[in-house]
Amino acid sequence: MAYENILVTIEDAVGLLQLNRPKVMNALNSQVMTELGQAFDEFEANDAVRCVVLYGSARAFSAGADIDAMKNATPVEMLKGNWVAAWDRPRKMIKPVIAAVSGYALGGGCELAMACDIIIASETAQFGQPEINIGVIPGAGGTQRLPRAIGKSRAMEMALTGKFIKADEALQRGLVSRVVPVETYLDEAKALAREIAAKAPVAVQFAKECVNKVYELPLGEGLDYERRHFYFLFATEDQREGMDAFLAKRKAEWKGK
Ligand code: CO8
Repeated sequence: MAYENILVTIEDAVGLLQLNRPKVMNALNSQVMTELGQAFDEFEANDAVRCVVLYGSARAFSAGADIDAMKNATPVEMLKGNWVAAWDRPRKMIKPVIAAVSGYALGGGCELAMACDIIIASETAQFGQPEINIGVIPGAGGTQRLPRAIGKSRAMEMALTGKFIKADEALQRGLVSRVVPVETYLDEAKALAREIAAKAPVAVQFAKECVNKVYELPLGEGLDYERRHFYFLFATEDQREGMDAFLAKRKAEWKGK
């Protein structure tokens, strides 16, 4: 399908989604979120795609929900439009989604990055939930995902003051997995995606699901959930192939089943 607000390509086994509203710092309106949802659906259905990278520009991953588009919305319109559901799409994807963040990741932009499985940041990245400065609060996961990522006290400070944190602090607090130069952040994210794309697909899917369960389940149930998935993998051809290949000192050839 034709997209107007995002750029969609596939390189090797990696699906690339670029937010493309440079004049408004990749602000997210309903069209962008609809297009993103459709692109995620296409990648999910395409066997040639094994991992996805979501990114913006060097200046801004995204400055958040489009304030101009949102300012006159009524609660009922927002309820009916159910835009917020779109922010949860990266988590619900079977395939891993990496956010490559440079520049601003604010409000809904920060929330979108946090909904992804891994965040790679450029040295210029800044994260913030500045909704408090425009009379509202984070509405697409910020009050829930940010404390889980960086701890309650710092997240509370960010939500109550709207101040941003820079890439080095984001790394130190575990919000991102890596900080790299702005010149290479996208290449690093793509290389990581290719590395993941080369693993056994069913195991990748289960690993993502199990790690994400840490936010939803008590430890005992999480351990049971993990164990069941581990056992199930012994019904796949890729488990046998992976172990045979290791013992024969050869490269495994995954079938995805
Ligand atoms: N929405 C709409 N337009 C924006 C946004 C935005 N979020 N951010 C920037 N822009 C526009 C500016 O209006 C400006 O447009 P113009 O050139 O026409 O004046 C252009 O982008 C460039 O911005 P600035 O001139 O402000 O650039 P600066 O470098 O001075 O500042 C900042 C960059 C710091 C990013 C600044 O633009 C800023 O603070 N932006 C707003 C950040 C913000 O408050 N984000 C939170 C929005 S609310 C939200 O995300 C809630 C999510 C809940 C989702 C639920 C949906 C239903």
